[in-house]
Amino acid sequence: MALHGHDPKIYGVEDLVLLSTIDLNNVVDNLRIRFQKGRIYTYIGEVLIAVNPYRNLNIYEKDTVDKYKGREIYERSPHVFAIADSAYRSMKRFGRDSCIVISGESGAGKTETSKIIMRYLAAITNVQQQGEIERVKNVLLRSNCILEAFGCAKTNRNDNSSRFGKYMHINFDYEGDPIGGNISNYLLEKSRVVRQQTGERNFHVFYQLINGADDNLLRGFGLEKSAKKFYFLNQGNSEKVASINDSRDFAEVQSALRSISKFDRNDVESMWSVIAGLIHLGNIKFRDSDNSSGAVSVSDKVAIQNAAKCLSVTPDELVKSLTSQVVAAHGDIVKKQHDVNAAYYTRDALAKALYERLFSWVVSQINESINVQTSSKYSKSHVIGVLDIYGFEIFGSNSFEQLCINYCNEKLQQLFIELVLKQEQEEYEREGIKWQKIEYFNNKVICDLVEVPRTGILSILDEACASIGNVTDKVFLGEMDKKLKNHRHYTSRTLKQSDKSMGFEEFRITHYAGDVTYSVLGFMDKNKDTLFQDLKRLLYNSKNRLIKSLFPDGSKSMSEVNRRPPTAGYLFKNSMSELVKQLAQKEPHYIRCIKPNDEKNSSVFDKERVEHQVLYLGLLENVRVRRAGFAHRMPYDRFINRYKLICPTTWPNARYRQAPNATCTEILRHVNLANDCVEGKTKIFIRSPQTVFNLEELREQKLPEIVTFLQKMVRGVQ
Ligand code: AD9
Ligand code: MG
Repeated sequence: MALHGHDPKIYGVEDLVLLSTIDLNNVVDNLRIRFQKGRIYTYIGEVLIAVNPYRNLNIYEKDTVDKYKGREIYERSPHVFAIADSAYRSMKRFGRDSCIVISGESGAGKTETSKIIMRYLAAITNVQQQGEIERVKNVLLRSNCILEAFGCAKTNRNDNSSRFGKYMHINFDYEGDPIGGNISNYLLEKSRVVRQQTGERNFHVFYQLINGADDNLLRGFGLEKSAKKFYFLNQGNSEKVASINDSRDFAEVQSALRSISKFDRNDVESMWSVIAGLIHLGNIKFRDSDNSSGAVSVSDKVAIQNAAKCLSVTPDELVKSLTSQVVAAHGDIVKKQHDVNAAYYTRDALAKALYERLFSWVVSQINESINVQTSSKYSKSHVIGVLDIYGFEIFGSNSFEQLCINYCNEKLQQLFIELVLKQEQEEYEREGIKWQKIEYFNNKVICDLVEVPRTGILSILDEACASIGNVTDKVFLGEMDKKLKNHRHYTSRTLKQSDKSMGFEEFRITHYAGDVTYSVLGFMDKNKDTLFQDLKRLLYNSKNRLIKSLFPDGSKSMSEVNRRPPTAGYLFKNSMSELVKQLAQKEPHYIRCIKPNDEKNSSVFDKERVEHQVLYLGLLENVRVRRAGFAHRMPYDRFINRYKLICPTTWPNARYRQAPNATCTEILRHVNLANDCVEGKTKIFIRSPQTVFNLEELREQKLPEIVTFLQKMVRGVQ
């Protein structure tokens, strides 16, 4: 069959259900053939597979937008525009809220795909160029570089890796124009502010300031144009990244900040001042005091002074907050001096909290700017949600953040299984069609391992964090071993002594996407996520309006402070369940991104790497389920429009008053294919792909004759 004029022998099939044999080899081979021909998109029914091309393909320009606008999915070659259009049409025509869930591992292309979707939606809306809507579109599009500056970083997997989860929903008015939206952000990997692995960087924004700001601005902040000199920026030893132009990106971010109304000039200046302050914080060093007080002292006065200046606090206050802590003991308030380790810990805790709150502030400013200013005309609206979240990741060393990220991917996979299979099943039921169930791996068991009350990992962790006494990370590991020793997706060195690939402070989860070994060290600390009240108070007392506003809780006295705020794990679990609930209420559209190789190379298709992803994404099951009974289905009117020309009694027009299903069957009978098809209530279901091939072939053969016929008609009219 040559759908859209492309020979499948050369270009592979455009929908995997059309493969004659469905097995791993054929599926991956088809993706390879298409990838090598620059055709990175392939369907499984209405699920889009996107293989990262690692090069610019020129397939997102205006002519392509025009080609896909208002078209049904199967009318054009597979493309992300088709998915975006489908979500848009179903929202506009039927008033259905929809969402586009983009998944895939780190570096597979989720963020790029989400940007392409946003640009497409912007391109096809507001044809009347209404000013306020243009403004909303502008915020939606331009805020992206700001979010990436603050929330993305170079990792060993991806030069622009999202270190936060983003769910963006866009509101459309009844005419289908965007009138607002909202961005929800999930668990920023804030530990990156203070620590980076070899080959990685801190968040882009730091390097943008250092490399892009003019000398005046840098001098004002006490900075110089060398990221190498700053501990928070140089640990990964890769300050320069070939694919990134920090100074150009700085200019873009500055310009975007200027164009978004809620960032006034003072705020932006304060924001950069905080970034500079954070850079200086990293260079503060501590040593044991020479005198007998036992207190630590600061060994680098310049860094303290610069940091204090940028954060608008006094150097004395800053030193005091970093080297000591006021604690409540037996009803008394006493001052406790830190040792060197505790001082470094405090410095890092301050930096992480400050950055995290600044990031949330940036997101909230963007959110406040997105919505239209005049509300009455736009009261009724529908939503398209786009989810771009961190991909599944396995690093050399995996910690609490990776557990959260991978758990989030488990939840999304679970949703995919439920929605795609459920949808399919529902369609068969709705249409009154019998179908056969397909077995697939259900990863609910892994979601449960992490999230169930009492015996789930997050629960055990919370319990350890709430215990009094000397409960360490290793005690927590021991508790997990006790409670989870029989779980088939959990193991540890203690449980499996023979497995020397694990250390005694590690545990392993068999995720749907593979085994990940986590080190428990730091788990409890990251989960508790406490910030000493002294630090909050320090920043609440800052003379900088923005910094002060980031720490309203700093105004509380010791006795008012909540001793046990909710843990990071607890909050994350709740935000995931809220997200899944949101997504499940919408009509889902799925894009499954695949990474062709680990070298970011545009010409390498690493078969094994792709096989692994195809397997764990459940794509084979997806194709099988889709084809369980029927490879193809089409609403009657569309089927008739496409194939009526192959039957003399239906071309150019079918019999007057004949029901559409009868016309369909008439066409199929004429070409002897009716036996392979079943009539549903609104659609015709076609069992084998061969029938679709045949129909398409017959149509192609007939086309020249039709063209001649039409030409004659036109001449006749003339
Ligand atoms: V992570 O989970 O945030 O670490 P993503 O988001 O899946 O990851 P991303 O979209 O950032 O990956 O893509 C990685 C890189 O692949 C991009 O920086 C581009 O260089 C490249 N890429 C991805 N998709 C496309 C595309 N459609 N066209 C061209 C692409 N290049
Ligand atoms: Mg990303």
